[in-house]
Amino acid sequence: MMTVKAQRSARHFASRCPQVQGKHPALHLHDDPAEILEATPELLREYAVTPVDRVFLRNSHDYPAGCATLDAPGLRGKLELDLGAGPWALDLTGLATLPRVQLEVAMQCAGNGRRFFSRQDQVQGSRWDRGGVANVRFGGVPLRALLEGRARDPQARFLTATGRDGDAQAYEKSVPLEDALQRGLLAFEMNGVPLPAAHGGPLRLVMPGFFGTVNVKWLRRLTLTRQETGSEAQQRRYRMPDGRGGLRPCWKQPIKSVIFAPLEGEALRAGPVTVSGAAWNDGDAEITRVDLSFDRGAHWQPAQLEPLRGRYAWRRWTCTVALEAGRYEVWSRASDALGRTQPLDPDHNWNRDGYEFCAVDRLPFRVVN
Ligand SMILES: Nc1nc2c(c(=O)[nH]1)N[C@H]1C(S)=C(S)[C@@H](COP(=O)(O)O)O[C@H]1N2
Ligand SMILES: [Mo]
Repeated sequence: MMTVKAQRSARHFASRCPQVQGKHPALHLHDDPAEILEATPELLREYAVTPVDRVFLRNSHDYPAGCATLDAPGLRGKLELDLGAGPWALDLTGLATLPRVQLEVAMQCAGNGRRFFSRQDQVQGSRWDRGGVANVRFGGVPLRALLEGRARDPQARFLTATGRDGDAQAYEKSVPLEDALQRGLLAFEMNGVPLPAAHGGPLRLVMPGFFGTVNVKWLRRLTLTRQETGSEAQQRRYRMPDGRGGLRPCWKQPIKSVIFAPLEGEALRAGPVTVSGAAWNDGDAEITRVDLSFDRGAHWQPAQLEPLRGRYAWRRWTCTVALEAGRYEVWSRASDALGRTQPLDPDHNWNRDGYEFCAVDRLPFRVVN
């Protein structure tokens, strides 16, 4: 007899059709009802800007009709808008006439690194490793340019974005209006090409420095609200303990670094060994250093940072050290200009849903003669 889980996954695998064509075959498909593809360190480390076929994919529901493709639908259709002063509809072709910007953004799933929390049996959700992140160039219209000068509810505190997907209820997320006006983007390009349907085309919200979850794909409606939406994606998921006995939404990304080379468990030749990776945060301060330790935190040495690519982009780093044969564990720790750094304790942010893992990355490898 099939277990409930096996029945569920058999049904889902049968219904997981069509899958996106054209994604890199080395992406890891998570066992989930919706399509979830994770990149690997090998796929991510080769490029400063992650090519579209290597960008992770994360859906909570089936794709909206016709969206399971990397083809781009192009800027057409309507966006419903309600700023609290009467609804209106924006013809998307009109967006092309507004001033546009390009922003490089380290976009990360809030579950990225979930597998590094202890007590995994008590942690729910896909066991993301290091590959739920990509450094993408989004192009589009700043929200400020769209909303400026328009009548709106002076008491509105949130921007609520609604997607086209969902079962009983659409995928819907709220972010603080102030942040949305400061950095939000209505994106219709990705890495210089029209936004692929699977990544939310024709239009998605992009909130640089915020977790992926608020970057609502297949945008149908934008509303200014006085409260956060009551949607499942806002209230029941993507929340974590606020340290005061309550829960808060997963919004801004804490500072984090990951090691992309060597690979976990890899055997390298003795001599000069190069460790490399990337670091990012919420974009509120520059990443100023990444330090590495080969002796479990007793000593740290600085990695070399690649030139800054933009405040919301990841910052790649590299460090070459001479190592003799032996077993090692390398740790990486990023710091920024606000003095923020990564906690040593992997369970610093422990929560049942395994969100916001941001502790020092630890990677075991071997050196052989
Ligand atoms: N409409 C819609 N938008 C969504 C989601 C979704 O399920 N539906 N998932 C969110 C989550 S959790 C993440 S991490 C990012 C992933 O974006 P990507 O699939 O383009 O990589 O999209 C976000 N936007
Ligand atoms: Mo996510």
